[in-house]
Amino acid sequence: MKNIQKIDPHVYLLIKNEIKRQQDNLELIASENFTHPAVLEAQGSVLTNKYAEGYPDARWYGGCVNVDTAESLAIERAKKLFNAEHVNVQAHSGTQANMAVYFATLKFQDTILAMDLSCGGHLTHGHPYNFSGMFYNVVTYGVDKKSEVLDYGQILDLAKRYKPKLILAGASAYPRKIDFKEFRKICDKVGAYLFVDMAHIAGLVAGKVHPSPVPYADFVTSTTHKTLRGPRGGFVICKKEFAKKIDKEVFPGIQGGPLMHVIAAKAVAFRQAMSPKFRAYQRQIVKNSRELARALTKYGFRIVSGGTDTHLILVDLTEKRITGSDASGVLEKAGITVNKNLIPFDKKSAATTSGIRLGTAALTTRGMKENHMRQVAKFIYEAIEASDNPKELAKIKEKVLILNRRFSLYPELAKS
Ligand code: DSN
Repeated sequence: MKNIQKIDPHVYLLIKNEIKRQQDNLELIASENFTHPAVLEAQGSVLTNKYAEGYPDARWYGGCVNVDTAESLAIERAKKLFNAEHVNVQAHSGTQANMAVYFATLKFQDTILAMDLSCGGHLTHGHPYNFSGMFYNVVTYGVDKKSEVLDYGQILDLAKRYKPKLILAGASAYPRKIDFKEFRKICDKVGAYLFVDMAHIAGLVAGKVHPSPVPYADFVTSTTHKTLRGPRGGFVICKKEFAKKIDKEVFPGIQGGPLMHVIAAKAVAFRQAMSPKFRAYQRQIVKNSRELARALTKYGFRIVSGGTDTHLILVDLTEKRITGSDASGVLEKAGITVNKNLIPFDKKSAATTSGIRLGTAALTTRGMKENHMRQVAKFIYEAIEASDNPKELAKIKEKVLILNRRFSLYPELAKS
C-alpha cells in the first residue's frame, strides 16, 4: 500500500486498522468472509478504468477486448458451477440482482409471496421500507411456531389464497435446508414464478452441501461475497427463455456501466469454487457451525430450530436475559463480531432483538476446525456471563487474540 500511504495517509491508516481489526477479532457475521487474495488482486486491478456498457461482443465502447474475455469467463464458469442455462454477472449487488428479477416479471402492485423478515427473510423480499415493499403487494410466510422450520403446508395455503405472481424462497437468517422442489410444486399449483435468493448459501450450493435451487427455480439470484468467498457483488441465474429479459433489465434497465474489475474477480471466485478444495471447505463450514451450535447449547444457549444445516446459527438470548443488541455490544468488547437479529415471533423490535446471528464461513476460511468452535462457544458464554464486567471482557479479548494469532486471514499467503 505504498502509494496510498504517500498520497492519502488518512485512508492508508484506516485500511491498516481494518486489517488489524479483521485479524484480531473473531468474525462471526454470517454474511461475511475473507475473500481470496487473487480475488482482491483482480478487484484492485486496472480493469476498474474501463467502461463497458453492453455485453461481451456488443458494447457501446471501444477497447473492450480484455473485459469481454473477463465477462465471458465469469459467465461460462458460473454456468458450469451452478449448471445454469443463463447467467448475468453484471448485477452490482444482491439487491440489484433481485430488482432485475422483479422488474423482469412483475407489474406495479402485483402480488408476491416471500419470507417474513422476522423469520429470516431479507429487506428486498418485500420490506415496507424497501422498493420491493413499496412497489408490490407483499404477502409473507413464516416458520412453524414450534419447530421454527418452514411449513410448506402454510406456504401452499397462502399461495392458493392470494395467488401471487411470484413466490420467493431464500433467506438471510434461516439456518435449515430449504426444500426447493417443494416450492416448485407450490408454484406450479398456483401458476407463480419461483424466484430463489440463494445469497447466503451460494457457496454451500456450489460445494454440494446444500441442494441446488437451479433445477427448480425460474430465477436464482445471489451475492458473490458470502459463503462463495468472492468479491462484493451479485449475479442472476435464469432459464434460457428469460435470458433476454434479465439482461435487458440489468442493463440498461437498472444499471449503467458494469464494474469490470469486480466481474473479473467474480470469474476468479467461480474458478476457485470448482475445486475439490472448495468443496472440502464448504463441508468444513457446516461441520463447524454444527459444532458451534452444539457447544453453545451445552452452555445453555437456545438455538432457533434446535440446530443448523448450514453456515448459519440463530441464537435466542431470551433465557440469558440479555437483548441481541446488548449482546452484540458485549461480544464486540471481547473481540467477537456478530450481529443482532430478530428471531421468529420476536417480541422485541428490530433495533433491539432477542437474538444474535452467527456464521462460520469466515473462521473456516482462516482454517479453524471443530475444536476451535468449542473454544469460540466458550468465549461467547464467558463474555455474556461477564456482560457488566469490563475487566473480564478485556481478559477474554486477550484469549481471543491468542487464538487468532494462530490463524491468518489468508492461509493461502501464509503457506506460500
Ligand atoms: N445484509 C446481508 C446479511 O447480512 O445477511 C444480506 O444481504
